Amino acid sequence: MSITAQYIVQQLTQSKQAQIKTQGTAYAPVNIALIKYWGKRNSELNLPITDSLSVGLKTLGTHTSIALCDGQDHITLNGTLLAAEHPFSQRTSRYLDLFRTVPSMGFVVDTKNDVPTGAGLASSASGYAALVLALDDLFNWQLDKTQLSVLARIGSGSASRSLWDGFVHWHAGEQDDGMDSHAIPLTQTLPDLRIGLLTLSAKTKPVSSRSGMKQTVEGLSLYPAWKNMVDTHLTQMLPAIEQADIAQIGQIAEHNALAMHATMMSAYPALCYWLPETLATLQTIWAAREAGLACWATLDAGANVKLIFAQQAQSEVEALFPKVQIVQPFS
Ligand code: 2P0
Repeated sequence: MSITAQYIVQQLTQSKQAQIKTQGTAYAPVNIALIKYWGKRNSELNLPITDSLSVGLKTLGTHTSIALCDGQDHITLNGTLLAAEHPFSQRTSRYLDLFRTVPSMGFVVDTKNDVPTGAGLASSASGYAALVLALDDLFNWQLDKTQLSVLARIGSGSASRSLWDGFVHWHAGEQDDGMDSHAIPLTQTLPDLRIGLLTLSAKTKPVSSRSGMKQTVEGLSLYPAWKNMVDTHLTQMLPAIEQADIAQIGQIAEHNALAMHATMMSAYPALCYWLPETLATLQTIWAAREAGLACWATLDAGANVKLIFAQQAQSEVEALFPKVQIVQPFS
């Protein structure tokens, strides 16, 4: 019999019934994967096939407050109260179903993303991390962050990494119940690291990450090679972070992102998130790098590009891409 998300939530929270507060509030940062999560071994619990590793964007994230009410949920996103039929409300309410202690329990959720609109940053990662932290505050469970990472992962896989700032390693784990599939923060800091956000298209991506992963794993793609590559990249990335080697971090992250996209494209039917502007931007970066600029690219499930570079390259990066939005993950 398969283990349900409801069972996991009960295991973690049922002995924690304490004094419920009138409101819970929380903030969680967006994270950018340097080694990507792409492919699940269990889609109800969002258990990944491979480990992944990210850096949090610290000042860009989701602010959430939550309170109890009777009956239907009331979900406000970026200042607008959403209809119950809205896909965001539906997904949020389905997740909140896991936490209702009586069927009549409703939630009033107010959530705001300070992620720039359309920048291709996964707001589901900071969104579910902030929601879980806000629930922990409301119900006063006082769970530790690895337990909260398990709960956030059930909302959205990448949310397991958004419980912390800085470098975060999500361990895939091996257990069927996923209790060992949670993130752990790394202690290293890298104040010179910069992440640049390039918005090439603000359109919603045509295929969700969720179905894209399924299509890649089931589509007779080069997925087995991708799995091996993640293992190699992880063994290279951990010492690169340890040595604060931004060039090495950038190279591995770029290779990993391109390998993920190549794996998607190798599925049948093929999956390609790129637009002509995506390739043009990559070619601009590669040409600038040939000319000496120390800047690398990463891409998620979308057409937009994120830049990885050191503070010393900032003015050159800004000259090359005047519209870039620069984030300092460690300041
Ligand atoms: C990542 N992405 O590691 C990868 C890289 C997109 C490409 O995590 O189905 O929204 O909710 O577990 O977390 C996007 O996947 O997917 C993602 P679900 P999620 O950041």
